[in-house]
Formats: sequence, C-alpha cells, structure tokens
Amino acid sequence: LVSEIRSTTPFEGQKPGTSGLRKKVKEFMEKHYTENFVQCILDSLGDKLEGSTLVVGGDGRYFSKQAINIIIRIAAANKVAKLIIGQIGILSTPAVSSLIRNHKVLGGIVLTASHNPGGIHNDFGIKYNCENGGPAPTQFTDDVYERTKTIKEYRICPELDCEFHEVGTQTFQVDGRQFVVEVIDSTVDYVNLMKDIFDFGKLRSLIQGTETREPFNVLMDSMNGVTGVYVRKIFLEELHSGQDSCRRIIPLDNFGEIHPDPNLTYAKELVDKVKENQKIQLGAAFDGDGDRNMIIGQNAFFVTPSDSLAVIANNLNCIPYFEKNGVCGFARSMPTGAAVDRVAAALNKEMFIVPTGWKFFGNLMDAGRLSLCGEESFGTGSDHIREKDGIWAVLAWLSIVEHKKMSVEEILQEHWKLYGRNYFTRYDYEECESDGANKMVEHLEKLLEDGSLIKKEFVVDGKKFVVKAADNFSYTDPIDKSFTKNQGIRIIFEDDSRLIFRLSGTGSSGATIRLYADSYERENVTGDAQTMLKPIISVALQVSKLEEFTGRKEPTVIT
Ligand code: VG1
Ligand code: CO
Repeated sequence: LVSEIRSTTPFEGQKPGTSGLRKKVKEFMEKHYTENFVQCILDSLGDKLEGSTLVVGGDGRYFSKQAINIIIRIAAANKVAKLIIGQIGILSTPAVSSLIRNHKVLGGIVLTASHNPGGIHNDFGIKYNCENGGPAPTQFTDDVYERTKTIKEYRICPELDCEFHEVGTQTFQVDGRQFVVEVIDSTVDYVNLMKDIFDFGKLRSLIQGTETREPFNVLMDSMNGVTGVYVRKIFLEELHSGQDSCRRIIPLDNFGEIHPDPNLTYAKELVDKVKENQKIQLGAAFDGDGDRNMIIGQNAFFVTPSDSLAVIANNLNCIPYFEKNGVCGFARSMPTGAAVDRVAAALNKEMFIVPTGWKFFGNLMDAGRLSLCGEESFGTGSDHIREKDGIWAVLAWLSIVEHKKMSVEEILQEHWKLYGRNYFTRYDYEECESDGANKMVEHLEKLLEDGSLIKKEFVVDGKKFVVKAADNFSYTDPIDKSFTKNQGIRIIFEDDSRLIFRLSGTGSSGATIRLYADSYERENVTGDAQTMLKPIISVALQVSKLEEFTGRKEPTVIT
C-alpha cells in the first residue's frame, strides 16, 4: 500500500475546549474536517510519532467508525507503527487511560463528546491523551489549534481497509514499512485493573449476601453509553448482581436519544426507579464515555459529587489499592464544594485546588503528590489512571458500604456530623446567546477591576452577605509552573461561602453559563440544599444581572 499527500484548507474553530474538540457530527463529516484535525494532532507529536503506538477508541457514538477509519489511514501514512483499537471501536475514557499506561505507548485518541448527546444531529468529539494516560495539557492542545489554522495538506493511505470488528492482529505494508493494527477486547485490561484495586471477593459477598447479611441491592444505569460493556462484565459476570441490577447497558450510537449525563435531571429515570423500588440500596448512573458517575442511596438519597469525594477521601482504608500504595494528597477543581478540604486538613494531607478539567490533576499524580481527586461535575478518580472513572467511583462506594456496614445515607449523615456540611449547587444555563453570556462575564470582570464588590453587603431573606474577596481564578501548576488564567469568577463572602461564574468549554454551540454556590454549615447539616442556598443564589443573580444579559429566568439544569 502507498500513501499520498492531499491538499486541504484550514477550518475555523478547531480549538479543543475543556476536554478535546467537540462539534456537531455534521461538521466532523465535512470533507477534510476530521482529517485535518487528526493530522494536526499527529504533527504536534513531532519526532516521537515515527514508529510509535497509539490507542484508539471511544464511546461508540455516531461517526465513531468513520473517524476510526480515517485515523487508521492517516496514522499509517504518518509512520505510526501500531494502533491498539478497542473492538468495534469501543473503549471507555478510563479504559483508554488504563491501556495507554499498561502498554506504555505514546498516547491515545479518544472519540467522544462525553455527556453531550450523540447521533447524526448531535455531537462528536476527538481528544488526545498523552503518555501518562491523561488528557493533553493546554500547551499541546494550543499547538494543535495553531496548526489547524494553517494546515495545507495531510498524509493518508486511502487504500488501507482495516476492519476492527473482531479481536486479532492485522499487519499491513505501507510505503514499504510494517503497520500493525491490534484489535483488543474492550474490557479485559480495565476489568483486571479494577480487580487489582478492589477486593472483588468482599464486593461479591456484599452484593450476594452472606449467612449474617442480607444481599445488598444495586441498580446501575449506563444510559445507553459505553459503560454498558464494563458493567456487564463487572456487575453481572463478576459480582453476580443479577439481571435486574443493570439497565441501558447496550451502547447505542445515539444513546437512545437521551443526554447521557448522570445528574438528577438527565438520569431521572434511574431516580424514579430507585424511588419506586425501596429494595434498591445504591443506584448509579454514568455518562456516555464512562468517566462520570452519580451515586444515590435508598429512596434516591442524592450524594453530591463534592460530598462523594470527601467521603471516599475519608474512607480510603476500605480500598486495598490505597492500603497497599499509601495515600498522598487530595485535589478538587476550584468550583467543587470544599468538603474534601476538611478531610485533607483532618488527615494532614496536602490539598490542591486546580482549574476545571481533569488535565490539571495529571502532573500532581505523576509527581506522586496526589492520590484522589474530583470535580463537582460528577467526576471522581484516583491515581490508578489519569482520567476520572465512573465505575471506579461506584466500586469505591460499595467498598465503603461493605466495610462500614452502613447505608449510603448513614455514611453521609455520619460524615456531616463529623465535619459539618458544605451545601453545594450548580445552575446551568445551556445554549445562551454567546453575545449575552460574554457581556455578563464582561460586566463581572468590570466589577472585579473597579474593586466595587469588596465589602459590599447584600441582604436576602434576613441573611446578610458581605463580600470578602473577589477574583478571576488563575493557577500555576506546582510541577511544571505552567500558568492558566481566567478560570472562573469567584466571589467569596465573609462566612467563606462562595459564588463562582464560568462559561462551559465543552459545548458545541452557543454558550453555557455555569453558576456554582458553596456554603458551609457546622451544625445545621440536614437541610435541603436548594432551600439553604436560595439566598446566596439570589445574590448571584443580582450581582451578575444574568437575566438582564441572557433573558433567562430559570436554569436549564440544577445539580
Ligand atoms: C465540564 C465540567 C468539567 C469536566 C468537563 C469534562 O466542563 O464542568 O468539570 O471536567 O466537562 O467532562 P465545562 O467546561 O463544560 O464546564 V467529560 O465527562 O464531558 O469529559
Ligand atoms: Co465524560
């Protein structure tokens, strides 16, 4: 087979966001669009590319197969020696991370738009992960973006036809060199990793019950995303949780027309099922690519991701991996509720606060400073890989339940009693007009600049808020000293409650405004989060003039 060089012209807007390039499928389908972006990723790898091995796979959404075909042909023409591809193109994001690390390869290309809807009218995405298994840092994605603005040609081997339906190795001769495609079972490597981390014997006896203990009933909802294949192996085949314990476990390329996003709005079906069936003691949902998780207890008792992180941090002794490897620091993204900070202080662990996006945790993990981290956006994970990991989080929770012999709700109540409670909520205003959203941000930035916010008082429903500090969050990576600015406008009040405003970097059209509120109570820990946070949200709407700028009266999603 011979490769050829094709002329092309740049496309506008191929700028990776919080987690890769995400656009409507029809954009990726435009002639040369996907080819250009893939070529630019490979070019950014420089000298390391020739003779390298890359992992390829994704959540199986619409256009994945076409994209994989393009990647095979372009990789072969660019002197990549080998691709490791998940069967039918299926690999969860955590599985890609694990494979890159296990096989010690140069990196991986992940085909997903995560929690964004899929199908021909919805989103597709391409993300590059580095040698450490984590999302490429901003310097790399900026370099890719610069190349997309000037690209003139790409290399491709158009005659290379390579199936990836069946497990096995295929060898091709391309331009006189050997090019190998190894199609692997999508689950083996990841399932083995989970077996190393957790005590599957104990988890099995929890789920099946013992002479002295009733079986523990779970309900896993894969939301028609990629986790279905892993849930089947782990829960049905390994833990014997029974057919009724799993739902929507066949990955569909349009996710059955739902938002594969595990939160109380988009995973309402799970919530309803758990409320209906009082026997279910833990329910969990995952996003399209399997890195997010939502945990609910009996009667759909909701565990916020920020609390989930704090509880896991406080109970790492229930997980064999940490018993064996020890525990170093903890981290969270800036908008995430500060519950884990209190655990870090109590356990005398280093605590890091980073910008939104998993790529910021990787350096700390590689340097041996970080064991466990999370984001309020239903992301939880540890240094076993360099991505957040939905199934890992559920197995962590089950390990804690097994060890403590308590229900999900009891574990939370105990935690709040010990540490107090950080009430947390996030309001999302999806698909706003970009213009209005930008104006709102400019308005807030002006308030930061002129200093008028400091000491300003707001009184809502008899509750007084006095602004202590306000800034636009920036971060210097403690390891490589890279500097990242404009990561969210923070308003901190005298009682340490916080408001944060930022624009999403994962959407494919319009602008999504995220408004986060976090407020700590030492004694009053059993309230309803929405009621408790109503006054501070009202302050947020006053300060930002959100409605005036966007015309939005209500958020699209509240978590
Ligand atoms: C969102 C979340 C962020 C998460 C990112 C990727 O980003 O807020 O915490 O890391 O999605 O998650 P943004 O820029 O839209 O706020 V995933 O599961 O979509 O890869
Ligand atoms: Co995801």
